Amino acid sequence: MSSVPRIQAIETLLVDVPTIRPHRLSVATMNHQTLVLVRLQCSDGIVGWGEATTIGGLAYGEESPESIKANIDTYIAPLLEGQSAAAVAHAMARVVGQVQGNRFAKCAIETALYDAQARRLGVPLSELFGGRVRDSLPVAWTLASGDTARDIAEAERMLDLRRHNIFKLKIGLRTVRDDAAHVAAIKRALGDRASVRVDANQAWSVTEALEGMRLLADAGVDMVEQPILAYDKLGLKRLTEANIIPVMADEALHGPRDAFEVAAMQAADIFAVKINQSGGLRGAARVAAIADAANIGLYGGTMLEGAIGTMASAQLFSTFPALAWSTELFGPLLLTEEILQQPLQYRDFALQLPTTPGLGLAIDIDKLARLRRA
Ligand code: MUC
Ligand code: MG
Repeated sequence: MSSVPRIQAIETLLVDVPTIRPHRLSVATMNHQTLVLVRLQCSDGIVGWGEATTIGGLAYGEESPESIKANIDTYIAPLLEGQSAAAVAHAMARVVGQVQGNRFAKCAIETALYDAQARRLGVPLSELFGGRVRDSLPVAWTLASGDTARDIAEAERMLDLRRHNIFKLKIGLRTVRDDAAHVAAIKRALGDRASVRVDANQAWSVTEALEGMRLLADAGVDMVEQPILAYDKLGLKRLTEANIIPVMADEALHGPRDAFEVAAMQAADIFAVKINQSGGLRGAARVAAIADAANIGLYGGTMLEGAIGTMASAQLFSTFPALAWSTELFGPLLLTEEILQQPLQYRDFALQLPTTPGLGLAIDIDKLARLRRA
């Protein structure tokens, strides 16, 4: 009998969790997040966990929580069941060879495979990506209540708690001038105690972006994220060349191919690296390598994942040689329900990485059983 551990069963759970307050982006207002969790059972008794999320149903990405679950259950799981659980790259090559697109679904599956394999080897997941260069990651908080006074109060509370001193403001729903006034008021209140950045989530035209960037630069804002449509790489290049304020590519990056194009065009100063957008951890590592080679700054992005996707991202980002723009791995803090036996550790403005094998997380199975969609 072969001693190779096999993939025995893959289960996909939809878990709806309310947010602590409405989270207003230009594309959607979120009152809850749906976590798509993958539980991968192996024949040697090891279980790996993975997660995919999107934002606002189909408002942000081309996959919905329901499509992710349907495509994993119907197409991806049957490709993997019976395959070696210890050959992650081989298993993923099989998936990539037969499934077009579906980056978020692939991310959830790949994360579960790596979690299981790292547990099997008795090492933190970061060891499978070359090892850590840091044990904690600075974490930005997103101010997105839509109300200036409430955002300032929220930022002050985060500074007092020593939880965040980097704030990303979601803009793009109001006029450029109104948005700039909102951001300037927050920056004035926080002063040098915090870094303030903005994310327009594709809301602006190039002309609006040029105007907005000038106003934001005057207000002391440190960077602008994806101001214009994701597919307009030439427009992004114009904004970057205008050299008003550092420009970060986010939705423009759907994995290494986009990263290569944006880097070759010199169309951004910074990349938001996301494991879901990159089709998984290996894809995200490639995006980061392209940024590194092109002298583009790195930022550890989020798709507002819960604890599993957040820790998977953290395990990978901990291995990046440079992470000049920090991370925004705050997803679990936006949610009202904890799905871990021990919550993730946020202190001193940073997420602390566990040293236990795999993702380093213990899932609260009873809690999940209560929260999962029927
Ligand atoms: C995005 O576009 O960056 C990250 C933080 C947040 O509030 O939304 C996400 C998505
Ligand atoms: Mg963004």
